Amino acid sequence: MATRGFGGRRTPADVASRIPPGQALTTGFPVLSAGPTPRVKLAEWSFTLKVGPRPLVKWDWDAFNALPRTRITRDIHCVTTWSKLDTDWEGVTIDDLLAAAGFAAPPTPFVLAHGFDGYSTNVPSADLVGGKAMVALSYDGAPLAPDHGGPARLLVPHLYFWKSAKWLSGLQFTETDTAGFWELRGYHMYGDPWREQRYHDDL
Ligand SMILES: Nc1nc2c(c(=O)[nH]1)N[C@H]1C(S)=C(S)[C@@H](COP(=O)(O)O)O[C@H]1N2
Ligand SMILES: [Mo]
Repeated sequence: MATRGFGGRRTPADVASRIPPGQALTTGFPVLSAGPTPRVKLAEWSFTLKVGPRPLVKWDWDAFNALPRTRITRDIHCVTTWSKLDTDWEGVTIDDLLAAAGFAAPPTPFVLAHGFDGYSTNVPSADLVGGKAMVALSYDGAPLAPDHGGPARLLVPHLYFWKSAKWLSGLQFTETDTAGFWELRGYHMYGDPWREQRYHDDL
């Protein structure tokens, strides 16, 4: 008899029900980046919240680390067909970030997330609030590794993982849905793994 461990025992049926169509389970943690890993010194790190072109709030590393922290466990799904279950993250939820900036709700319907490497990706604001997304600062109880987006990355686990921008430099709230790096190169504007929204024309 198996004993129930941390998080409960995973039966084959439980695992299968958590793997979206066209995906396969991985136990590793592949690294996928469009270019080299940027090295951002914590003394030079900052996070900017913009509304349209206007920077509204800028946090340095210490100020950002003083924001409320939340720990979550989520499944993640990469468009290159791997899925990873029960990944463990800690960071600042977008709800807490907005509250710290003085917003009771997102100021516009869409967001463009920006990385220090010049990467960007678009997400509807509704997909970032209600505890669904965070700026992750640690993974598996340790500071986020540079290759996985450290010092800080966006985590939007219910969308394909390209939406989880690494080396996050800020969030820009936009009135219209504006294609980011991969969306300009043929990937889907929304990217729901359960509907297999991989490429631009997928419904
Ligand atoms: N800034 C930035 N974020 C990025 C990328 C990137 O190239 N630059 N790649 C994206 C893609 S395509 C994926 S699948 C995930 C991979 O994250 P991982 O390397 O931690 O697995 O990061 C996403 N975030
Ligand atoms: Mo990806």
